[in-house]
Amino acid sequence: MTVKKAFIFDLDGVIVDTAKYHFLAWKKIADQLGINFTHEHNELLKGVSRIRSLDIILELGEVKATQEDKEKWLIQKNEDYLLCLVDMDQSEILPGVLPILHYLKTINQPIALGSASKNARPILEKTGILSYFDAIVDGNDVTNAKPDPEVFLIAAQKLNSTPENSVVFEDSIAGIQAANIGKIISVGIGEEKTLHEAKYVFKDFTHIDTHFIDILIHKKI
Ligand code: B16
Ligand code: MG
Repeated sequence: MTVKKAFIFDLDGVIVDTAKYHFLAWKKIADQLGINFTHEHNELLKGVSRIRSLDIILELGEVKATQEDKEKWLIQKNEDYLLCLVDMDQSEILPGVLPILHYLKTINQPIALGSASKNARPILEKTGILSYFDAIVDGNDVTNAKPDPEVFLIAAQKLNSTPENSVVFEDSIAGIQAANIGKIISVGIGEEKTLHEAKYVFKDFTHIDTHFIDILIHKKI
């Protein structure tokens, strides 16, 4: 029998570098509110839901807001973010991702998306990789945000896998914690010092080869 693992990919920061677009859209709101929002602050928003991201920015600026204001800013942020995605195409897929997706498909390993974003589907469509995914779980499907493991547990279930037979690729601390809490093998994509809680860390997918994927397939957590 072929050994299988469920391979679950985060989206923003793993497949595409959309953090820069999230930053631009949030920065516009922060500027309007007189909040000093920097690239360092933007790190706090990685893997975090849209609503929680706004709350973090408001907390940074010690700005109190009504529910109505918050809803207005959330709509504005998403509209500005979507404008940044208008011209997105396959060239925005991060280096090394496509060869790994292709290899997993070639060896019949199930693949899912596990993202906090509510814009995941259009991004997969625009970048032309939607067909690689056997299941998509995104911000529209979950009630609990990372570090709650819900998004990844649903993804594993959709791939008919157990958590211990699943692997998560993640760029955010909250996402690595979610995988670890869910007892899923966590692979950090980014800096070792930031993602030290992950079982493995690679700077990017160009550092992940097919040999490592084969090791993961046969690995127990
Ligand atoms: P949206 P991921 C996350 O995606 C981003 O890292 C985070 O910065 C963003 O706030 C969140 O999605 C929600 O995104 O506003 O598009 O619904 O990294 O979990 O793929
Ligand atoms: Mg991410």
